[in-house]
Amino acid sequence: MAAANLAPLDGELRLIEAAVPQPELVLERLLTELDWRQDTARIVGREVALPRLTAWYGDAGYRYSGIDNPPRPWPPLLAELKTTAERLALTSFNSVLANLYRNGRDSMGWHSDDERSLGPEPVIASLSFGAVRRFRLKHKTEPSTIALDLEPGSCLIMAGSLQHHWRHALPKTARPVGPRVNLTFRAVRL
Ligand SMILES: O=C(O)CCC(=O)C(=O)O
Repeated sequence: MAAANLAPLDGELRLIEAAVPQPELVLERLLTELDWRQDTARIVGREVALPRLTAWYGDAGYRYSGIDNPPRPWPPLLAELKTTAERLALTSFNSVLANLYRNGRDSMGWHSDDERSLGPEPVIASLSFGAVRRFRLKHKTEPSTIALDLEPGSCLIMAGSLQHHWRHALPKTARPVGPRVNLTFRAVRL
């Protein structure tokens, strides 16, 4: 983890550019080889489609926002990318949540990755492929914000107490953008 810490306080945020070679080829494979699904969330008693597709793989099951993800074997491409993420984050992962943002209308709302199953100070490595999208963070109690444009092939590492003190989001964009796939590698307690 040689990259500088971009978080001004309360946690670690490191961006490694060009971490994965030939990201455009990886994007094509992720789009066709992963088992993408449309999740829904229950909002005031109604099932609402999430504004993105998702795919979950891992040695452990994972539950977030009321969605159950049972254990699922690693496709070879994801196993290879997991090794890259582990080398950069200096830790081991046992699961990945893949997000597919089909266009600028797809997004991820403000949240922290703070489920109990991730432990108190989770290390999360996030690989990006496809369209450049802006990733935002805001501190929960201080007037501090961060904006990063995540390039294809980049690896963003969130660690230390970051999830405890900060929320993050991937907002919609009015710019005409193509698909983006994001892989967030996590260590879920078995
Ligand atoms: O797409 C991104 O870069 C953000 C993904 C994210 O926030 C998450 O999976 O928790």
